[in-house]
Amino acid sequence: MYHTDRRYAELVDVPKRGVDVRIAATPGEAAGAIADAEILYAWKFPPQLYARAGRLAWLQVMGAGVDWALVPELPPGVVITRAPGVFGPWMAEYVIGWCSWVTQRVEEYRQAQRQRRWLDHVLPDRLAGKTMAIVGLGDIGRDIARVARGLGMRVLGVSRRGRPVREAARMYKVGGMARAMAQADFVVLLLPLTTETRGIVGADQLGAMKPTAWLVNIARGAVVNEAALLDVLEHRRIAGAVLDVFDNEPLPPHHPLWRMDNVVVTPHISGPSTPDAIAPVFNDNLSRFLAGRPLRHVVDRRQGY
Ligand code: OXD
Repeated sequence: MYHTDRRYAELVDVPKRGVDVRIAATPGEAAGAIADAEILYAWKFPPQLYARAGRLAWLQVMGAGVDWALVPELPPGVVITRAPGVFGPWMAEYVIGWCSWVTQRVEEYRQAQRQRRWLDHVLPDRLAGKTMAIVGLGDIGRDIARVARGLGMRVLGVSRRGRPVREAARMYKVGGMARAMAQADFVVLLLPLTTETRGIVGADQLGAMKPTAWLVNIARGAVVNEAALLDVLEHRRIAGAVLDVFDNEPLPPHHPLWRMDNVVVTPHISGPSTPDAIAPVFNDNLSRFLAGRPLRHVVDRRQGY
């Protein structure tokens, strides 16, 4: 187990015999343990240590994204598994919370309160009737879509194959991303970061958005072309952006995104990993692994998610 929170290890259902759990919280500790490990339960394992992982057969990722795990150093035979079902509910509340922050005009009323102004000529707006485009609509996106639809929003989705899903009124393939984004009041980015998706949201896609629309990025900073994003924000070609992820994290103090008043910066917290939530997923797969049965939630290493 590689994490600073020992509770991940405490919640592992260790069978009475045959499994030895080693806990590493630093690269130095991991270096001493990885050579013997067949199973790795980890968050951001140091890639340079995979060269020593000669016995490794299975990596369970603690987290939503697997881009840090899919590095060239990872031995080819290692099966990677994800933890679906854990992050969607958190991210749905994050997305709806910030969409409501926009429509409920939270900033304006708080500002008026500071000035003791009774702002009754300004009304909040409704989420009902608004359109949300979810770019990268997989299991997390479906959780978000369900909540958005429950509030009366129209949901459009973009995915690799554009296959219809119950939660979205219409699905688009990646080539139709700009068309989906052009209709949206809120564009939510949820794409996995792969060689194909790096920088995929660029000037054409952002330029297609309505001037009143908001971008919510809870995917990876690098799926967006940052220069194009800064340009549309600076020139107010879109209303603003709620950003939880960045090319460089922590966002460097001098970065222009910090000072833009149409940007909300949150520190990569939209879908936190907690030991209690991930333990059932890991324990289920652990019993399968020990029984020689196929693992669940296996990542397609060629597709990158
Ligand atoms: C992630 C996470 O993968 O926070 O980004 O889990």
